Amino acid sequence: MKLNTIHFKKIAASAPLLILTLALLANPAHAVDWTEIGDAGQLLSTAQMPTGDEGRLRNIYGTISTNNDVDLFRIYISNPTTFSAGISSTSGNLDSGLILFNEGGYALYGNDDAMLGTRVSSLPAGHVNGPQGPGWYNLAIFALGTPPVSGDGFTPDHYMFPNVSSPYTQILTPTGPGGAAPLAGWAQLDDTVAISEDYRIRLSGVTVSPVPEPETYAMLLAGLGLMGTMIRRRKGFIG
Ligand SMILES: [Ca+2]
Ligand SMILES: [Ca+2]
Repeated sequence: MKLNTIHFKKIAASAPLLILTLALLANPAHAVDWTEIGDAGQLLSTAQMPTGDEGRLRNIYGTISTNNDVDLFRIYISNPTTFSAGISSTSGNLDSGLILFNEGGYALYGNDDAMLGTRVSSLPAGHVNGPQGPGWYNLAIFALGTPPVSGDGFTPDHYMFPNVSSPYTQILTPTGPGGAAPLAGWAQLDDTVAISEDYRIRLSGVTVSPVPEPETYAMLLAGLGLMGTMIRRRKGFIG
């Protein structure tokens, strides 16, 4: 077969379309940051769901606005083996904790301090209590005076154990008396005091919009249709 100028023009014209289609199919490593809108809720029914262009959810930025503020985020863990979450910075001296709950509100694991002497927490990848499969989960960041509770128990160690004792670096699991039940609320150990501590939660293994939007499907189909037309035309030309 001899390629002439027309062939080259047609191939050149379809190249951007091909790249677009391949990019959509490959789910590109596009990274998204989410910033808390208003104040994220603290219960499953009021959790905030980060959204955005399809891609990896890289960071959640937000604010702990009182010593009893809890921010719960409904996240899609696409890669449970690489999932990790870590508070990489706060604006002040906030002593916060992180807990991962499954979709039904059952706690998986939590942490107070990633390392001794730090006040930031981390949920490591590959932990035995970490997420076991891809799906929806709830990630909470909370000030340490506001531990999670279930049922009718309201002591700090009621749910995650040991929540408030040394060593603070250990991974907490739901082995308190109320640990077998889903999250029901958060204890308030102290009177509410306004604070304003900005935080950043660095994430791995989390994506937004795991299901392609209808527009994405439409674009994909349109792209494939156009390519099909071009191939048919080219075949027609050769034949
Ligand atoms: Ca908040
Ligand atoms: Ca909140």
